[in-house]
Order: sequence, then C-alpha cells, then structure tokens
Amino acid sequence: VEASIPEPQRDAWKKFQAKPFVSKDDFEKEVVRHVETTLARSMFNCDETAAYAAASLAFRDRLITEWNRTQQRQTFADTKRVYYLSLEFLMGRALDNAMLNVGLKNIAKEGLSELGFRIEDIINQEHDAALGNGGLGRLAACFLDSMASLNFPAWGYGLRYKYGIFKQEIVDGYQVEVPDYWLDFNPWEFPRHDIVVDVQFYGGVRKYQDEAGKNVAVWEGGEIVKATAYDVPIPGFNTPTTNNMRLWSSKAASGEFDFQKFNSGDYESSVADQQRAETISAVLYPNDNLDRGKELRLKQQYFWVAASLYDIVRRFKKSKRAWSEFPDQIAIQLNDTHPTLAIVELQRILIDMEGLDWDEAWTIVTNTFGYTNHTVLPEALEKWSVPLFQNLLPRHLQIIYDINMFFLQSVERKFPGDRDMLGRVSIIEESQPKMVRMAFLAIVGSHKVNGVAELHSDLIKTTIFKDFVKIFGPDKFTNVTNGITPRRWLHQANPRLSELIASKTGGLGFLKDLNVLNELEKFADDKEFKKEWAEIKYANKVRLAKYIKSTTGVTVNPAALFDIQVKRIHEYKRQQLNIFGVIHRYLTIKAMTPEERKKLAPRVSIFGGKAAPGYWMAKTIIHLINNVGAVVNKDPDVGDLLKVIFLEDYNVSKAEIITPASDVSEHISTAGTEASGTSNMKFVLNGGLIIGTCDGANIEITREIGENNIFLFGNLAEDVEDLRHTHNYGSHTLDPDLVKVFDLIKSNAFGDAGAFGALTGSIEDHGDYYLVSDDFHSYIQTQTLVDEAYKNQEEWITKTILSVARMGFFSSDRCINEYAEMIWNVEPLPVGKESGLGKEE
Ligand code: GLG
Repeated sequence: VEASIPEPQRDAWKKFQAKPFVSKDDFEKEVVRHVETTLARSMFNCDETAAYAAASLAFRDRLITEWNRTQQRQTFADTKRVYYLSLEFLMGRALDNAMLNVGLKNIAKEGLSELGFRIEDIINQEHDAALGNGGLGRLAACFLDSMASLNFPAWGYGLRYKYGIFKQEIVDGYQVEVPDYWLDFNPWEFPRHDIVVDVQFYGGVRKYQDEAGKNVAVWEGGEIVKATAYDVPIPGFNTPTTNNMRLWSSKAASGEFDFQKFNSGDYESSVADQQRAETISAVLYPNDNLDRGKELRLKQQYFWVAASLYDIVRRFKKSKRAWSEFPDQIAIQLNDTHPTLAIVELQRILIDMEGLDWDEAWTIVTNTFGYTNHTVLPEALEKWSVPLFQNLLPRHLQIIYDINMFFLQSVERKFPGDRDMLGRVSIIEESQPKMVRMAFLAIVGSHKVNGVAELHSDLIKTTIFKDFVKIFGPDKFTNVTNGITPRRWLHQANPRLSELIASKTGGLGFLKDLNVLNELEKFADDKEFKKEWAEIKYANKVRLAKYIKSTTGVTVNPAALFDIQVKRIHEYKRQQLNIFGVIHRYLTIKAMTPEERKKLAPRVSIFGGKAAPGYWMAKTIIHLINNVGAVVNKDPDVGDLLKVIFLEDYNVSKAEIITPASDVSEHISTAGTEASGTSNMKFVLNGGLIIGTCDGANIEITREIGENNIFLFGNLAEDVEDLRHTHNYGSHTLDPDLVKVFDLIKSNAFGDAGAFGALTGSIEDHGDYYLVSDDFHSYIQTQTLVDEAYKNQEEWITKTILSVARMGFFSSDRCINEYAEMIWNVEPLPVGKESGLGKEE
C-alpha cells in the first residue's frame, strides 16, 4: 500500500504529529485551551457543563489521535475486518469510560480538582447516548468495547438518531414519554462532511439485454437521500487500539431540485423535502421485541444498510483485490434481522453494478454474512409486506424473489415432492398481502446463524428454524452465549469492588481475562475479606438509597434486602408476577402479629424500566407497581418491612448505580421466552444473587456458579406448550394465593380496580399465556427461601463471593473471541511498531 503523502512532506507531518497528553499538567492545559477557545468562555464563567465539555474534548482529541493511528495500522496490515451492523447501540456515557479505558482517570481527577471541580459532578453532566431499547442495543455496545480491547479490526455501523429512546416520566403513577433530544452538545462525534453517500428509494426497474446478450437491470427514478457519516471513537481498554462506530445521518439530496422549486417560488415545499429526508434518521423506534411493520422503519433499514455497504465496498475496492477475496477481507455480522437487506444490497451491487454472475456473487454474499437471532417471540420476527417493498425498493424485491427461487429449487432437489416444506420455508409468505420473512432471508444469505444462549440456540433449531436445520445441516447453526464488558459493568460501575479484587488478584489483569476472578474462591471464607466485601455492598446500597430518596422522596433502609427488577417492561419478562408477589407479601405482613413481624427480613422491592409507548398492558403494569407503592410505603403496619419503589427513566447510567446495589435481582421470564438476558450477568458480577426461571442465560449462570448460589423456580421450557394447551382446552384453576391477591386489587385497595381489569383478566379469562398462575406458588416459596437465606449473612456473603469468582465465562471478550473463531475467521491485530502515515480512511 503506497502512502498518500509524498516523501518530502512526510517529515513535517511526522514532526508535528498530535501527541496525546499523558500528564496532569498537559491535561489541564488542554482543558483550559478548550474552555477558552473551543467554547469561547473564560475561567470566570466555566460552570460544570463547560468543564464537562472541555474535559470531554480533551479526551476526544486524545482518542482521535489513537483512532487515526489505529486506522492507519489496520489499513497497512490489510487483514480481515469485521463490520457489526446494528440499528441500536446503547452506549450510555462516554467520558468515564474513555478515562478508564485509556487509564488516565486519576490524572483527570487531580487535574479537574486543581481547576476546582469534583470529577463525579463532571461525569454526571453527560447525557446518555441512548440509541437503543434494551439488551440487544447494549450487547452491541459491549461488543464494541470488547472488539477494541482485544485489538480486533472492527467497525460498528448504525444510525445517528436525532432522538434516542424516549425519557420516561412517571406522572400520577403513569408512564409519560418525553422526547430525548440528545444532540444539543455531543463532543464524542466527528461529522465527516466529506463522506456522503447517495441512497435511492422508490422508482422502477428497466430490464434489457446488452450487446453480449447479458440481462441487465437498471434501477432508475425515485428519489435520492444523502447519508452523512458521523464517527465515534471506541477506545479499547489498556491498548492503543481505538476502533470506529460510524453512524449515518440523513439529509435531502443536492440543492438543484430544491433550487428549481425555490426559483419558482415554491420555497416551502423545498424545505418540506428537506424535512422529509431528515425524518429517516430522526427517531429510534421505541419497541423492544416487537415488529410494527412501519414503512419509515424499512426506509431507515435500507438507508443505513445502503450507506454502510457502499462504504465497505468502496474501502475494499481501494485494495484492488479480486472480488472473490471479498469474504477473506470482510466479515459482516447482522445484529438481528434489522440489517438483512444488506444481503440483498451486496448481491445487487455485485450483479447490477459490478457485473458479476449471479452464482459468483451469491457465493461471495453468503460467505460474508453471519446472522444473530435474538428472539423466538413470534411478534418480534420481522416481516415486510410485498406491496410496500415493491414500492420502496423495487429492484431489491426482484432480487429477493430470485434468491427465493434458487433456494426453493435447491430444497426441491433435496426433498423432492415435499410441497408443505416449500411453503413453510419460502422467504415469501403466501398471505394476504404477501410478506417477506426477514429471518428466513437472513438464514439463506448467511453462512452462520447463532442464538445468544444455549437454551435459545437449541430452541431456534427445534422450533422456528427447524426446517432450515434439515436443509442446511446442523453445522450452519451455532451458539454464542452473550456476555458483558467487565470494564463498564464492574470497574466503572463498582470501583471499590474492582479495587478490592485487584488488590487480591495482582492488579487489573482480571479486566482483560475475567477468568482470573477464580482466584477469589480462596477468600470465600476469609473473615477480613468478607468484611470488606460486605462493606462495599453496603456502601453501594447507601448510594442507591440516597438516589431513591432524592428521586422519589421515599426513605429506604440500606440494611433491608434490596430486591431489584430493572429491564424493559414486558408481559413475557413478568414484572406482573413480581408485583403480585409483593402484594402477597403485603397481605402476609398485614396478617402477622407484631412478634411475627419482628422475625421477617425487611425488604425493598425496586422496579425500573420503560414500556413501549403503544404497549398498553406494559403501561398498566407500571401503573399497578406505582399504586401498590403509594399504599404500602405509607402503611404504618408495614414500616420498614416492605417498600416498593419504581425508578423513573431506567437507562445505562442509572444501571451503573443500581446494579452494584442488589442483594437479589429478578430474571423471571416464562421459560423459553427470554433469549439470554444480560442484566442477570451484571448483577451476579457485582455480588448480587439472583432469583430466576430456567430460561436464557440463567441456566448457564447456574452451571457456572453452582445450584446452591441461585434461586431457581418455575416450570421448564419443555412444559410450557402443554400448560398453555391445558389453559385453553382443559381446566384452568388459579393458584389460591394469587386469587387472594386479585381479590385485594379488586377491592380497590390500589385505586380503581377497573384500571387493572385487563391485567388480571389476561390471567383469569384469557389463557394466562405467560403462566403467571402456574409459577406463582413456586415463586412465593422461593422468595421465602430468599428471606431465610438472607438471615444467615455469613453464608450469603460466601455465596456472593463464590458466584463472582465463577463469572469469568460471561465476559463479552469470551463472546467476541468465539465469534472471531467460529463465525468471522478473523485475527486480532497486535499493536506493534507504528507503521507511519498510511492511506486516508
Ligand atoms: C434481545 C433478547 C434478550 C437478549 C438480548 C441480547 O430479548 O434476551 O439478552 O437481545 O441478545 N431484545 C433483546 O434485548
């Protein structure tokens, strides 16, 4: 690869290369410079917001210098790269993470203090980057951290939403959504006004034969929208590698068309065009595990996929390699089916633009893509109507039909005469209107399909994708159990615990190799260690109690058992089971004598999570939780024995305060519905026990930490179908304790019972699809076991230490290594000598 800077000038460039600061003085100098010049302020009016801005810009400069070097190094090495396509990246805050990953938090702390600021206050100024709904988006963020930390040449590609996930306010017990306009000031992104891609929509396809008799398809007409790149540097932990997350923002195409309108006096409609184009990247769809089939969403998907593929292909073409080498140089991972159009788009580029034969192109395509499935819930599996597709992406629909035809022909050869099979696996569902089944397209166009926990990966093979296992063989399907980054979820969220672990395991090495935690096993019975361990948990609970007081006004006792369920509100996640359990506890306390009450361990039940704005049942659950809290929290019979808290606007930065403060957390989905769950891992890693069903990653967590250290309950996945059948066609008698809970609700004890009729009715009259009643008894019994176990603090602490010691498996570093080996076939690029000035990216 020849360098783009001629020899004579190169010296000057090298000599004056930006040098990342490493000392406190240099950091302060940078902060002051940014305050005075970038922000045009002075030391006399530098408030915390300005100090946050300046500190972030200082770190951003530092990151971008390393980013540049990393990109040069990767371009020079010319090895295989990974592109992680995700519609969601739930990044949270960046400053604290940047300081910790480059190892300069102490310097920043001292520097800021000399300038008159407390680092915690400065960190708290930052607005979360909340470009995601829940686990799927946060997984993408953890993966970026791991890929950089492990020195993989890897980019994330996503959308730069103007509005992230809405902010949740609780008004009179109800959820109210407020738009999250987060871009007012975002020091972490670099607009790349020179990297702009035209993306086409609508129009039609003209087909003809060229002189050589080859069939040619031209997609013409329609409209063009411009995609502008915004780059966000992703620093690895304790390595110079700084990868890129490239987010696309939409704008109307060139002024020419607008100009005509403008000149003809139609100024308003030319502005309207502009606005319509900008709508594409305006807002993140706020649904988790639900497909709504809205045209704008399909537009978002194609816009993002087309811009990303154009960028990837452009970069590949610079290397002047043969097309057949494409899959040797590039691995593209599809995070769920949202980017499935990338398969079609690459095929289109290769056959329509680059003139490759269908088969040659298709081999390249299928060797390039891998697809991760995140759910088996039918309402979450994406389908797009054929008429909608035809209108928006006419050429892509044709290609999908061809992909399907060749695929069905191969199925027919393998299973001659099996017409049912053809109907079942067709990418086109023969419904009214016809639908494109995106998961099937993703399977057919990828070389590997993975689930996100063992049970989930087994389930997809035996249920929704069963036929495809017969067609492609079992090797195409694999499992990569999810993981979390210990940098954010231990080191950053729980600095004292991280410090204690470091002091016992010989430094921060465990953050790079989480299996080192194993060394903690030998301290499980060490008195002194246990004392420190317990003190840290207590301090984290005090921190959360303060936060609860300041946000809800309720005083909670930090010595009480903190029982936490924070995640999206969803019937399958069963926050209703939890709150019914709380009401049962309330009834029990009310029926106790004062003597009996003295023996009960005080409890704080903490909930948090957003409901999709259109998900009425989930909103009803939030309402019930708040109303129960309003009654219980001021009942003098109850006092400290039970408090019920709903934390408003759960997000990543709040999770960093909440997670380290649990004694138990709840992961209680109906068996077989939660693909993995990842907060379960975060809570255990922070020294909390969990109460959970045999679902998702709970099963593997149990296997790692041992059955004695987890509270499992409830029916198994294999029995769910039969139970549902009995509810609908046999007899369905509710659990008697649950009936008492319902009776209390119906007595208007928590406000007008009419408001909760749909919720109780879904269980009493509508088949109890999520098996709340079936699991209720087992749940209550298990909660009693939790109460008992908590009384023996010595044993409890030992359990938490052993659990943390055995959590090494759940590092997202392990996941990324598995993806790299089993799916991407890529190697890390070790950081060696700088390779000088390379080509521009
Ligand atoms: C999904 C699943 C979760 C999973 C996550 C990451 O519902 O169980 O942990 O992806 O794979 N929508 C999600 O959050």
